[in-house]
Amino acid sequence: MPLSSLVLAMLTFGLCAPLLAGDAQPDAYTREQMIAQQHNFAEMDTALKAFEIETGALPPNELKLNGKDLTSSEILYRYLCTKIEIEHRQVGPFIELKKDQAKDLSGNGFPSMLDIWGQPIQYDNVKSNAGKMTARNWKDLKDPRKEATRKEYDIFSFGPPGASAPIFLPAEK
Ligand SMILES: [Ca+2]
Repeated sequence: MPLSSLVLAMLTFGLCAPLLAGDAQPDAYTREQMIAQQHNFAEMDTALKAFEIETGALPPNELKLNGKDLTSSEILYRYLCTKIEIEHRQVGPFIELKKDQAKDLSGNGFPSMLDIWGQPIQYDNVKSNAGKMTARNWKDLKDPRKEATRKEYDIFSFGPPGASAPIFLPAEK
């Protein structure tokens, strides 16, 4: 092998090595991927709002089923993507996912909602966290829709391996 080829091979491997190792990259995703993920978030946001209108509450941050504590992505899947009984009423599903948008990553029997990289979507019911309002007492407010102009929840993704920051559904104006 000529020396120049050897140097080129080493250089090429050197450049690819961080990618192979999954090291942090400043831009681990493309603009197109970002737009696709925001589209994904927007669909979930619409489903969450439909869920809230239908049931008078948002999905909780914590849920224990069959002795297992569900993650937020599993809670989202259960509340938005399946037919469930709430207050003695059957509701849902509120969103139809494509095959690659849900998977039981942990093998505990509860699928997660996934981002476009196949990673679990993160959900945070901000109000229940702040202790000011929980899904349970949401209905008791005099004017829930007025309160809804505040930011109620976060949906975000940690992005692909190596992403430097989470990707959020933009806050409402
Ligand atoms: Ca699971």
